[in-house]
Amino acid sequence: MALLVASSAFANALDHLRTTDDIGLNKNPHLGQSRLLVIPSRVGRDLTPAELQRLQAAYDPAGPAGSFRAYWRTTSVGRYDPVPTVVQPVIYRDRCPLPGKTMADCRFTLTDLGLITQGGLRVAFEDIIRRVRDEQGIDLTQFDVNGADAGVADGYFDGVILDTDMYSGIAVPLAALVNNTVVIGAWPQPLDAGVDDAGTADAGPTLRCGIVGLIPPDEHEYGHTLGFIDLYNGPRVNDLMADVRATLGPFSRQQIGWGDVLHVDGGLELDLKPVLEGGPVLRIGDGPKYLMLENRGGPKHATYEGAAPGIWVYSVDETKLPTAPLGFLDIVNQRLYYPNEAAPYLYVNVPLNCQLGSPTTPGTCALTTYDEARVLADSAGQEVGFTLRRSRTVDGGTIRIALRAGTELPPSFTPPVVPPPVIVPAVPMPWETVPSGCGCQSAGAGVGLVVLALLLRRRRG
Ligand SMILES: [Ca+2]
Ligand SMILES: [Zn+2]
Repeated sequence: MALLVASSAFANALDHLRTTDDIGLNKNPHLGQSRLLVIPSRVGRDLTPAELQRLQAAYDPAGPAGSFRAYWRTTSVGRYDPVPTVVQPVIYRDRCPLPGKTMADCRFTLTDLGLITQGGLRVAFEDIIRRVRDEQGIDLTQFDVNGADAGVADGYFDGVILDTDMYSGIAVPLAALVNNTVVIGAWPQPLDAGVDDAGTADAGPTLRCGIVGLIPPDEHEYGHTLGFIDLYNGPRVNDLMADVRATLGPFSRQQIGWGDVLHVDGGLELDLKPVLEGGPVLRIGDGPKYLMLENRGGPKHATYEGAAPGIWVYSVDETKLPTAPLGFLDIVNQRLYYPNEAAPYLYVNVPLNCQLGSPTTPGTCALTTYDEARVLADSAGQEVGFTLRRSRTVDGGTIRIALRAGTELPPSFTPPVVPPPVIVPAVPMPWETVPSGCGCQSAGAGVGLVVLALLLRRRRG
C-alpha cells in the first residue's frame, strides 16, 4: 500500500522490543519514573459519573494493588514507575475532531486509509492535547521527564493515554503511520520568557507523541505503547499481551529488561523465587529457538494473575518477530500481525494448547504439584535434552527445582522418612514402686515409663 511506504524510514513500533533505538519516537520509555497524561474524552456527550470514577480510581497514583501505577511497578519488579495524571474530560459537543467525519460517524479504524494518509489522526490528537493545554491551563512539559536514558527528558511525551469513544482497545503508532503528533508544550508562557513570540499559546518548546494508547483495556494497550505485539489468536501464553489477567511472561520480561535471565546449559538444582518477587527466569538455548522457565507464584501472583501458580515452561522462536517497519500490520490481509497464530510460534506455553488453570485449579501448563516432573520439549514437540522436576512450595512461593541434561528425569524429591512417634500408654503401673537401690528412687514411676517406652520402641523395630 502506497501510504505505508512513506513510513518505511521509521523503525518498527510494535516489534516486542526487538529494536529499542526508537524509544521516544515509537515506544514509551520503560525504565525509571515517567509522567503520563491520561485524557478522558467523548463525542456528543459527557462521561458518565461511573466512567469518570473508574478512570480516576484506576489511575490514582496512590491507588492500591491492581491500580495502573501499582501494576507496572509490580510487573517491572520496581524498574519502571509511571505516574499518571487524569486531566479534566475533553468533550466534543458539536463537532468531530477527525477530519472528514461528522458527529454521526465520529470514529475511525485502522482501515481508514484516507484519514491516516492525510494526517487525520494527527489533526485529531493534536486538537485534543491542545485543548487540555489551553482550556485547563496545563503545562504539558511536565509530562516529559523521561526518555531512552532513564530520567532524561527527550522532547516526547512519556506516555499519552486516551479514553475515547472514537476508538477503544488499540494503541496507535502515530509516527509509524505518518501521524506524528506535535504540540507546543508550555502554557501559559511567561510574558518575559526572552523569546520573540513569548506570551502566546503557540510558543515555546514542542512536545511530540509518536504512539498513543486508546483504552480500555488499560494495561494491555499500554503494553503496546511500550513496544509489545499481540500474542493472542493462537495457543495460549501466560502474558499480558495475550489478553489474559496476567503480568508479562518471561520472553516479554527478557525483551524489556525487567528481571534477570539466567542462561542454563547444564544440570542444576536451585531454589527458584517467583519472578514477581525478584526471582530469575531460566533460559535453555541460545536462540533463535529456546525454552524459558519461571516460577509464577507467591502473593503478587495471587493479586495480579488469574493462572495457576507453579513452574511454567515456554517455547520461543524469535524468527517470528516482526522485522519490517510496519511489521505489526499484516498488510496482505489488512489486519494486525499475530505472531502466535501459526507455527512456528513466537512465544507460547508448552505443552502446546495447554490450559492455564486458575488459582484453585491446576490447569495443564504449569508443574503445580509436589514432585511433578517433565521431559522438556518445544512447541513443535521436539525434546530439548533437559528434564525438570519441582519440589514443594515453601516460603511464600519459592520452589526448589532440579534440571537435568539428557532424557532421564531428576530423582524424586521424596522427603526423608520420618519415624512414627512413640506412643506411651498412660496406664497406671501394675506394681508398687520400690526402691531399686540404685539411688534413683526419687524418680518413682517415671523411670518405669521410660523403660517401658524403650522396650516398646525396640519391639517395634
Ligand atoms: Ca519523554
Ligand atoms: Zn492488543
